[in-house]
Parts: sequence; structure tokens; C-alpha cells
Amino acid sequence: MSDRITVGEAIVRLLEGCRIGCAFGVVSIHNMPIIDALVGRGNIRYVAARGEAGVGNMADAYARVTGGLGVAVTSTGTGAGNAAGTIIEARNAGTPLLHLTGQIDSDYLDRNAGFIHETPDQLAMLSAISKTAYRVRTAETATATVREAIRVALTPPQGPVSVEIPIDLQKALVPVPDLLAFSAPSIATYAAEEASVDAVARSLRNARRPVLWLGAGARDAGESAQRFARMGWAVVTSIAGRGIVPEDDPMSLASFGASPAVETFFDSCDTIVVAGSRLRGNETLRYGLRLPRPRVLIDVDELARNRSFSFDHFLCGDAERTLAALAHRLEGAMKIDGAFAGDARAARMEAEQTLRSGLGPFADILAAVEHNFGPRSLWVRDITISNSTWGNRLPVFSHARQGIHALGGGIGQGLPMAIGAACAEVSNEAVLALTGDGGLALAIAELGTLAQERSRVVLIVMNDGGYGVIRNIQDHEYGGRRFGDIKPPDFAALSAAFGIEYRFIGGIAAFSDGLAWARKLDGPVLLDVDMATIGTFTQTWAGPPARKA
Ligand SMILES: Cc1ncc(C[n+]2csc(CCOP(=O)(O)OP(=O)(O)O)c2C)c(N)n1
Repeated sequence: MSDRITVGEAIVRLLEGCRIGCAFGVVSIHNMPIIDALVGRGNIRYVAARGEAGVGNMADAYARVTGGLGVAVTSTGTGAGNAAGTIIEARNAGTPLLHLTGQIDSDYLDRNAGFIHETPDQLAMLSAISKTAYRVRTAETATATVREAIRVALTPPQGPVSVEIPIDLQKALVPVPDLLAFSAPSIATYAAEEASVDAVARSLRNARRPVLWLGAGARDAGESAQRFARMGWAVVTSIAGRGIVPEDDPMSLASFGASPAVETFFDSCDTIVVAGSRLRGNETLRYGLRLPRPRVLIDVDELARNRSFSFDHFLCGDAERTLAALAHRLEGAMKIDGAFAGDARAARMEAEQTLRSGLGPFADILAAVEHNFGPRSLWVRDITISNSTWGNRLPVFSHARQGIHALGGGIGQGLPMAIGAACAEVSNEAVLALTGDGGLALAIAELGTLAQERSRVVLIVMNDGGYGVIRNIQDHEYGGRRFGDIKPPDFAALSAAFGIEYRFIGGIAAFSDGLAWARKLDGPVLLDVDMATIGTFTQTWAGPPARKA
């Protein structure tokens, strides 16, 4: 019998072959063969989250920070459904995620006979939220199906892939397959056609004031992108693309693309190359930003062309390979305007200055975060006013996998993302995580995971006693009528209940002290920042700016 293993174990051996360091889950009768093998073999760290939403966010953040695959294990039906919002976020962010979930015994599938955990059309739900979804139909095809799911998840454009596996098949014994079945699938990348690259390079050679815009799709294209900065191109990124070129590079406009100073600078530019970015509405004045022309788009997805903005040229290919091919043709052949670098620098400085002055006293909170933020630190943020105003753009990033936030705009994902980021153990520094009290309310159960894992996370709770941005929008658009707000819990008592270090922060000096103390601790800590003691923002944030068409 020893040469036969359960399908659950075969899947775990495949994950080991893919060098997965950590998997996240909530154990259930419908995934026990997998989690039994994960924990029993002990080669992959298993993190028990409190809810499946936490599972999805932790696996997502783990993948974003490591640049590899995230693994989320949930139960059938409600469990898989609980993860749905976070799979949607992973899809939004293009995160390579393997979502393993259960199904009822294959004999009873699709009969609608009231079998426990039965979920009619679970596969349709998984297909809707994932890049692709598979059902394992026989024990003998399980490993191949999961291996294909991993390949699809990791193939650009990357995304989450779900696999549902009936519980009887998870338990079934199969012969140990040949070792290749457990190896990581190879991932194909595409280079744009040479002739198209030649043609685009010819047109770019004449540019004297060129801009490169990088999105998360270009996260692994740092080396090539930096060649453009060295040639004297100005480089701007989406928020998810931050740090692809270090933000302290003299040619970096960081993620200030939509700031008025940078838009005015764009008016003086004579070309833009966009690589791996959707130019999301929130970051482009709802697609109203004045981008230079001519415009070149590089994307691995043919359907990206003219999706949000119109483009004059399109190169379908992997960002790193295509940028490298272009850089190779352009280096030494461009005559950049002598004033360009200075103009880019001035635009960046003005954009930063405008941001800081709009923060009022909160500029000092930002300064304290900057003071405690190193080149390897991780910066995880929930959707909260402090993130929308400054956390999305500062502190300055040195590399592309330093920042994590929910691209889809869903609140409550910051805490579990911080736990997943800490599990990646890519830095000796504590993870700095920014959340509102309202967003944290969705994820309070995961304080249990934070405590159990002893994650080195400094959770900065910007506490304004409820849904601040909603109140601002209500003032702006609903005659100041208050509806739907919530009250925060006693965070001191809550932290004590979970065994998490806690400090109340009343004022800026207390914040600076508290942050410096917190980041030195060995485990998790919650800083409860009473925003009223800091003051008010000079500029009110009532949602992302948009330009009317
Ligand atoms: C999953 C989800 N539910 C609801 C919303 C709507 N929403 C956006 S911001 C917000 C309030 C967030 O409050 P808090 O985290 O305290 O941050 P603040 O606005 O006070 O800075 C809500 C309810 C959302 N974006 N995502």
C-alpha cells in the first residue's frame, strides 16, 4: 500500500515541487485530505485563517510579495463563497493564486438532492470569479488538473484559478506518479514580433520628451524599465506598479500621474509608452487624464488595446521582453531634450508638495511613517482616507514588491493581506499596515490569526469612529445626511482578548514614539490612532477625482 498515496497528498507533493513556502486555509470535512498532507508532511508552512476571506487575501498578498504562487484552501459551498470577494480582488490585481476547494462526493454531484454542503453550480461561481476554474473528475487526473491550474495562474496575464475536488476523490488512493507530475510547470512568455518592435522603435527614436508608464503587469520588467530611465525617459507608474523603477530615481514621477503638476508636464511631452497597465479609472481621472501622444501600449493581452485609452501603436508581448527589445534599439539613438530631466524633477517635487500641503497635520503622520520605512519594508494598506490621500503614493518605494493594497477598492482586506505579507518573510523589518476602523471591522476575526502566527505586523488603525469617507461623500452629495455608519469597538479590549500588544495614540508625538516602539517588537501590535487628536485634513477626500467626459 505504501506506493499508493491519497490524491490530497499527491496535490501537496505537487505544491512542494512548485516550491510553495506557505499555504493558507480553513480546515473542513471537504478539504481534510489536502490539509492533513500539508501539515503531516511539514514541508510547507500551513496557516490556519479564521475565515475564507482571510485565506484568499493572505494567499494573494503572499503571492504579490514573493512573486510566486499563492495557495488558498477552502471548503465547499459557503467556504468557497466566503472567499469569493478575495478571489475577485486577486483577479483584479492579476495575482497568480491557486484556489483549492472541495465538492460533495462525486456520486451525488449535480443532483440537487440536499447533500450536506451541496452547492448547485459552484463551478459556475468559481468560473465567474476566477481566471479559469476546473473540476477534478477522476482521481487519476487530479494532479494533472491542479498542475494545469498552476500553469494557467502563473501565465501572464496572471490570475486566480480555482479547482474543485470532490471529497471522495481527495481521499482516493492513487499510485505515486512519476516525479515530473510533481514538478513546476514551465511558463511561456511572449515577445512582440520583431518587425513591430522595429517599427515602433523607429517612431520612438525621434521623441525628445518621452514618458514610460508602468503598471503591475510590468512588475518583473524592472531591469528593462530602468534602462529607459537611464536613457533619460521620465517614468511614472500606476499604484500597483510602484517601485518597478526605484522611486528615488531622478527620472521617477512615482505614482503621481494624475497630479495636476504631472499632467501639465505631460502636456509638454511628445510620446508615452504604457507597459502592463490598465490605466485604471481611479488613477486617470476616470480616463480623462491628458496623456501625451503618440501613445504606444505594450500588453500581453491583445484585448488590452484601446480598452481604456486610445493608442497609436500596440505591441502584444511580455513587458520585460518587449521593453528590453525596445531599449536595445533605442539606447544611444535618442536625443532627449536637455531641459527634460529638470522639468520631470520639478513636476515630481510640485506633485509631492501639493499632496503634503493637502494633508494638514496628517503630513506629520506621513513623515513619521517615512522615518520608519526602510528599503525592504512592506507597506500594506486597506481602503481608508489616509491611504487614498497619501499611503497610495508615499513613502518612497525602492522595489516593485513593497506595496500591497486592494485594487478593486474593497475594504477589510488590509489585515489579512498584512498577515500573508508577513508570512512571506522577505524582510527583517516588521510589515507596516494601514487600515481604517471601518475596514478593520470586516476582518476582526483575523486578529486571531495575527496573534497565533505571531506575525510581525504593526497595524496602524486610523480611527475616526466609523466610515470617514462615506461621511465625506454624504456631505458632498447627499446633503450631509448620515446613513449606514458604524461604531468602532474598544480596540484596547479587543487587542487584550486576542493577546496583541496595543497602544492608544493621541497626537503626533505619540504616533512617532509608538511607531518607533512598535516596529522593534517581535510580534503583532495595534496602534489605535485617534484621528481627532491629530486634526483635520486641509483637503477633504470624498472619493477618487474624476474628470467629466
Ligand atoms: C467590501 C466593501 N464594502 C463596502 C465598501 C464601501 N466603503 C468604502 S470606504 C468605506 C468606509 C471605510 O471606513 P474606514 O475603514 O474606517 O476608513 P475611513 O473612510 O474612515 O478612512 C466603506 C463602507 C467597500 N469599499 N468595500
